[in-house]
Amino acid sequence: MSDGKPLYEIYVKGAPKEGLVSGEGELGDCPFSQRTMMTFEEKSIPYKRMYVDEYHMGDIPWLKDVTEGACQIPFMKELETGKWYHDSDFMVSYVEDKFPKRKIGKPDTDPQVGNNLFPTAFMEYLTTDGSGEKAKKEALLAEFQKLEDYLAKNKADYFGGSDICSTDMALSPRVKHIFVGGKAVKGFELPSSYKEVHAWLNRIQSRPSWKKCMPDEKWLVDGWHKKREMEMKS
Ligand SMILES: N[C@@H](CCC(=O)N[C@@H](CS)C(=O)NCC(=O)O)C(=O)O
Repeated sequence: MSDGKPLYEIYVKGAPKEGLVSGEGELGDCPFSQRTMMTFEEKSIPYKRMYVDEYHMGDIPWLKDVTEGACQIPFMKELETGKWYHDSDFMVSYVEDKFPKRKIGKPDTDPQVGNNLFPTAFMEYLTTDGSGEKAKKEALLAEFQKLEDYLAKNKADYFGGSDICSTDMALSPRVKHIFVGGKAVKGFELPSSYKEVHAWLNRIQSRPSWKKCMPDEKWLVDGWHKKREMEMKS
């Protein structure tokens, strides 16, 4: 493919070692970044990771141009053509077409499972206190029940079947965020009776692609405390 030389630079949320963007640093708490990098790992596409300081993205003057105004992480540069791409759904589809040898499917064709789980159901639960909280927790559990039922009915290790697919890679970092952020902020734990969901996440967490792309949980805890604070103020 490229003798291991990077074909892409993927710009992900992180703590850059120096400045606002750097090739060295620590991974931050972005499930969309994690999902994009996992896709490249699973498809064995060589890439270089670039860490972007999300909290000061407004100070990066070229960001608007390369993301068509979206100003969101992740985004990537194709080194052969110098073209920029953004949005994890788009990037996953793009490389699935360009590197078809190891198929993982596309977000628009894979099973559409768990769409309401994150951020919708989780954010609503996270930001509701008092009398409304119980109902929001039940709504979140109902979304998890859909995943449980799907996995049980399909009797397969992954959403797409016997191997990891793009739905698994989109959903697993989000579920991890709910587990870690929900516990830290609300003391939430998904009951062990959701055994298919727990087994599925454990299976994914044991893969090398997950281990290479999962940030330290302390960033998830910190990030969800911050997000709740921001939401409660607005
Ligand atoms: N639809 C986008 C969502 C990406 C996204 O929400 N990224 C967050 C970081 S986890 C971000 O850049 N937030 C900054 C902002 O929206 O201003 C994708 O799938 O790539």
